[in-house]
Amino acid sequence: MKEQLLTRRTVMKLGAMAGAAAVCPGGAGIVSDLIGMGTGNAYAAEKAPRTIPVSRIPGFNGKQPNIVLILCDDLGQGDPGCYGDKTIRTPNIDSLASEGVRFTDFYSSASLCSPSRVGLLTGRYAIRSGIVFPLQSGGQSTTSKFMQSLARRFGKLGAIDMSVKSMVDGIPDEEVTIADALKVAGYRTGMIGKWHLGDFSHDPQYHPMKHGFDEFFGTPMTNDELPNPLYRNEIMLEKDIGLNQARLTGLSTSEAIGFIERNKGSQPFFLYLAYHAPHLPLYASENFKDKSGAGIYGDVVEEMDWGVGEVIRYLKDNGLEDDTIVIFTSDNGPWYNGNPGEDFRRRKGESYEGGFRVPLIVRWPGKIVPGSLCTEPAQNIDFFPTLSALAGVGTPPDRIIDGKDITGLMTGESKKSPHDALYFYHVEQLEGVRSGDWKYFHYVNHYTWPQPLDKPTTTFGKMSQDKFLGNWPNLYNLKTDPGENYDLASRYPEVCTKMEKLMSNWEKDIKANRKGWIKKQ
Ligand SMILES: [Ca+2]
Repeated sequence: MKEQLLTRRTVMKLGAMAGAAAVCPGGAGIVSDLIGMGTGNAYAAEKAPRTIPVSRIPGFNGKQPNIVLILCDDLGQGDPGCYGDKTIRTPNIDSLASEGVRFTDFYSSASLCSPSRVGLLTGRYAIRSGIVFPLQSGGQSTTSKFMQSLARRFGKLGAIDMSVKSMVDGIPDEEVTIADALKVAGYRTGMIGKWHLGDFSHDPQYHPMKHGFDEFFGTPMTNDELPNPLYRNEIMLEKDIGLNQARLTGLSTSEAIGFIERNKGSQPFFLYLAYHAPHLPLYASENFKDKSGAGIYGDVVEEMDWGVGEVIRYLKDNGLEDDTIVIFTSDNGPWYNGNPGEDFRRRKGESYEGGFRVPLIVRWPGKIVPGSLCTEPAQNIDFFPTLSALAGVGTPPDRIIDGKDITGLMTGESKKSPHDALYFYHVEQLEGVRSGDWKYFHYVNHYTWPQPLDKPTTTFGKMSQDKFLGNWPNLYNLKTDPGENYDLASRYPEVCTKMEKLMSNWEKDIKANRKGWIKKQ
């Protein structure tokens, strides 16, 4: 095997596949059934141009702000200094917080990359679009597809955690992104960095420029999914970034500034800057390598902090800062390195706070009180309705938008979250709900991949649940116990009943209308 393919994800995949192969009972029936799984592509056929069911709000006379949305990959809420980390130096992110608002109880809408990103861009939980698991590259070999399919079969027994996959290969055309909506509002739109909503090098319909972005620079896949090509707009610049990744943060930063340079002017702009960092594998450039007190992970975060500072400096130097809302967040909790924040339980891939809680800092001079704090719960599905409202466009009337406008929480005009309930999915399974200070779980997948032996939906899980492992449901009070250490379910049965009702009603609605279409009256 070539050195460049030995990323952590590759090793994990191989381990899972080897495990599956070792216990494979064989049989021509299964083999013929498995070959070809996932090779079909429902979106490959020619289609009519997309229509965007969004319109400007009549009478809107607000000043449309420029929008810079900075998304990190796997950055823990606790990593920036303003969230409490004492080891990694993040002066630029900290300045954003001292000049804007910092949210303590902000959540991604999934604990994994692709589902969190589709939630962020569409304002809808990932279950609606069907992107429920990190999307794989479209160029897998037949052998690889066969082994993955086999592994999923064994996953259903509880032997390995590959029982599920995304229901689609990329973002469906029917979904409306923030960029689509902002274009209707007259914005110039650009995306830089990691897309991860479909491998457009194999399926061009998943390209960001087919989903509302005027410009693109970056890669279709995550940085450990190789080969991962580098694109400018729809032109492939490199077939594979490989492990030559120490340049990525610098490249994304200079491209971000280039986008603003090209597009500042009469039209407002929307920049979605999705850094590849600090997702594994970790590479920092020479200026940052071995400089932090937190190993290579700290080096990478400090370089990204520098990038954030460069973008802000450009806005300030060009008189754009008062007209620009800057949003800084992450797509899910930290993975093997990183600080989940406070004493939050667990990490990426799980529904405990450590998997979902992410930083959110919003800076908008003159609109947001410098150094303010918001402790109300919100989730990244809220960006779509919030930014649409600020830009003067309505949300699509033909579908349910799960997010809410949180402008009031950002400015301090509202003291209460617009959400009665926030939901926590593991892949396609609803595991928990937060309402007020309470968080309630049916079950939590302990992501000790690839051996989720306690998963209640598997054969092994059913056998072991009551006897050895599980003790569900669980109820936590996040105000007194943010670490989710002490189960209060038996003490507060009436709260459990209320939370159970929230979950069962939600699941009933999803079952009846997963995609959330609203029929015309
Ligand atoms: Ca991620």
